[in-house]
Amino acid sequence: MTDSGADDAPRPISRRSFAIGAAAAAAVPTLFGGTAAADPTGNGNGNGNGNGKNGKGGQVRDLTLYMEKLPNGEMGYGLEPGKATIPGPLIELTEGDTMNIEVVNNLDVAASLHVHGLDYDVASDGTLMNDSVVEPGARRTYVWHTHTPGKSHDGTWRPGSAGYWHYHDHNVGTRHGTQGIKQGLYGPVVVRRKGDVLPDKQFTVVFNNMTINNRIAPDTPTFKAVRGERVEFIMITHGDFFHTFHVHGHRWVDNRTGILQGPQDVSRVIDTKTTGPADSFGFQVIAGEGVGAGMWMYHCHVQSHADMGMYGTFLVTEADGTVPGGTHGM
Ligand SMILES: [Cu+2]
Repeated sequence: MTDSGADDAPRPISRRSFAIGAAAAAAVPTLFGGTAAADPTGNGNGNGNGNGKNGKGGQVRDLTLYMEKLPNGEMGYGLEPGKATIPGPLIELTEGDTMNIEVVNNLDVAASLHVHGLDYDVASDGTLMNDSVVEPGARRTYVWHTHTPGKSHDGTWRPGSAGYWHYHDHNVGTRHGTQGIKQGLYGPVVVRRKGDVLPDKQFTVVFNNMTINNRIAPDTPTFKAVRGERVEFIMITHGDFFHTFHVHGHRWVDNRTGILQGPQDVSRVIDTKTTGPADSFGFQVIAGEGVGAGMWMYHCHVQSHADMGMYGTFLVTEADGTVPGGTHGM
């Protein structure tokens, strides 16, 4: 599997609950947050190297990310040496949290970590301009902050950090990280607001040039869910092209969470979204709701892009693992 969210690991508890801060966030079995559930230190990475409050009502967490070579010239971020993936691990925070990320560069080129959507100072922006890249064999700690909605100093409304975001290299190949991103140095970030609905499963789809997660069909990820599970898609675009993300049989709402706020919410309901380089969005659906289990395609809806292999399968099974109509063509 090339996608961190496509694993079939058994879920010890239902994630269909509501975020109520660190306790609930710790129960989210993502690569980052998931380890927190079994991690008595509560710092989320099992290393025991830091945990606490940041004075803003949020948690302070420590994480180590390794930048590593992969076969065929690819590169990735991973939580352990030798475990890099494309996309990199999903990093989840709740508004108010702070994350200290120590990045270890096991590549033979200087590389970095640059995040979208979160708060950071120039020392953590991952650019050569700010001397915040990591030389080969070296390590550097980047600090990400998040905040809840509130008022700016002039009284205007300031949005919170909640959203579907992403991180990537900003230095390999060019000062914009063009080669690093192309070769796989990117990953998803989700910032929750307290009270947000948590999914049962999470899948990350990255349109990177003419690939999905650096693969083309039939090697693109198959995302598996059981009918009725709450599934979160995290969608990111990189590279030089504009694309149209589409998933069959399911639709969502074009707002921060992808979920209607109530019967009076007139937000637009969609099943495609046009997306350009460095865009990110996400949404949740109930797998197979109203349409049943089956092989549901996800793809870029630019016709020539789909024809060139920008498609994959969202496989919704019945509880017993069966799929009506079978899985021919997979
Ligand atoms: Cu496309």
